[in-house]
Amino acid sequence: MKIVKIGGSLITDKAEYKKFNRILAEKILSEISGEKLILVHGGGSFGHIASKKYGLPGKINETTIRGCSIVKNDMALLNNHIISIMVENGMNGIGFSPYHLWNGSEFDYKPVVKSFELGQIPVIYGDAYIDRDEIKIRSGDDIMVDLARIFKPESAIFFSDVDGVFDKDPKKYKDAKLIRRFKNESISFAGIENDVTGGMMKKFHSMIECREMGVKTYLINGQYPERIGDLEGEKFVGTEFV
Ligand code: ATP
Ligand code: IP8
Repeated sequence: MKIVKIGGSLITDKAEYKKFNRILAEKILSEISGEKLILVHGGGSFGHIASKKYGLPGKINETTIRGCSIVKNDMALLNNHIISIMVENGMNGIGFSPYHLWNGSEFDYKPVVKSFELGQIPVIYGDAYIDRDEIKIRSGDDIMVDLARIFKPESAIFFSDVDGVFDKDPKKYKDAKLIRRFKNESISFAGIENDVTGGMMKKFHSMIECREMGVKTYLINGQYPERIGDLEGEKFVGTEFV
């Protein structure tokens, strides 16, 4: 089985609050339908903009409590858009929020395991959750690391809106070079606007963690989801963690 994260930068317009990119979501989901997998998706403009506005993550107060409700509602809506496409196309997607998986000391993935064993496709998403006196945000990238540990999948695929990991941000530097196979090159990560969970740098560390658990890990441009079909090929475009 594979675990696949669909980045919020693909399925939403990160600059515009709650703008869903249905066409690309449909394209990605149709490419991976038929696979045995667990899906994860990020927040994009359904998660990061309101989190920033309401001070999440942060200590519990009137503002963060309000923010928690708004973010959780917005993320449920984004998840619902994804699940609706899946169900309409014969895929048995089932949504899970880390808010409900948190048991006060850890994330309990038993309901996800059960759903997967029944042949459904669990779709877990980055979301706000309450831990003692704080509202925290569990990123989809952290969830991928949890799933790598629990399910020991054959591969972990991260879809984002760039061709892979570059030596510097390709959106800011035209001469940025794509790293085809990552070992331990030096990389620079520009600060990302509208992202409360650490952007590409965070994802990069999560990908290294997945690889360290023995899972083949790739970053692919989800605008060309068919690249998932050529992971081992000579002409593969993306970054492979070795
Ligand atoms: P979300 O966190 O909402 O799920 P995502 O997982 O798709 O979104 P981002 O956190 O938005 O991904 O990170 C992708 C962005 O990281 C790219 O659009 C790119 O501009 C930026 N970036 C910064 N530094 C680098 C780098 N060295 N290599 C590749 N991309 C980089
Ligand atoms: O986009 C964060 O998940 P990510 C989700 O995978 C929220 O980092 C609510 C900001």
